[in-house]
Formats: sequence, structure tokens, C-alpha cells
Amino acid sequence: MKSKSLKSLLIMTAVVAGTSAAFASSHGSAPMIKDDAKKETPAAASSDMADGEIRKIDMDTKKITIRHGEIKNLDMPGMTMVFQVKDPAMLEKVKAGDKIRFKAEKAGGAIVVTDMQPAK
Ligand SMILES: [Cu+2]
Repeated sequence: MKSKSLKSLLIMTAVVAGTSAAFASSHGSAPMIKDDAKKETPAAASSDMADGEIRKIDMDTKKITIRHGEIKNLDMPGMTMVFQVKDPAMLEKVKAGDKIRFKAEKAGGAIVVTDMQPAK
């Protein structure tokens, strides 16, 4: 389990690096300007909630695949990835395709969704 988590982290790092390179070459400076504007926005109470769209829910392994926007507290850009959940009951309230706002934290080498609510 531990080595698998590490491998996921390495893959994620590679994806992040690849994404940055792609932006630099094909999108010019537009994404960078957008990032800067976001950082200057005063932080609201909900600023550590990330936007996401559920792609897949696996009740057997208690894991959820989310295509998510930037997760500021994890310093993570938008991507699609698998999360563990703090409470399996969270998975019963949502379904694939749902738009959500959620909070994720690093816990024991994994990234765990600790809070999730429907996006308005
Ligand atoms: Cu991610």
C-alpha cells in the first residue's frame, strides 16, 4: 500500500509538470494570468473547498474519482484523480456526474475527502 501511494504521488508530479509545459506552449500566458487573479482574490471561508465533478464511485473500495479544480490547501492544480473518503456514508449521497464542492486533506500518504457537498 505504501509503495503504491508513493507511485501515485510520482505519477501526479509528472502530470503536473506535463500540464505546465502544455500550458506554456499551447495556451500562451492566459492560464498564468488567471492563476494570478485567483491568488489575489481575498480568501473567503469556503476558499479551501475545491470544485469537482464526480466521475466514478467505488463502494467496494470506498474510493471516489473526481475531476477537480485547484485544491489550494494541497497546492494541487486541476486534474482527475482517485480520492479516499473519510466516511463511506459520503458516497451514498452522491453519484457519478454530480457537481460538488469538497475538501481534501493528506492523511497517511493518501489524499482523503473530508467534506463534500453538492455544488449550486
Ligand atoms: Cu488532484
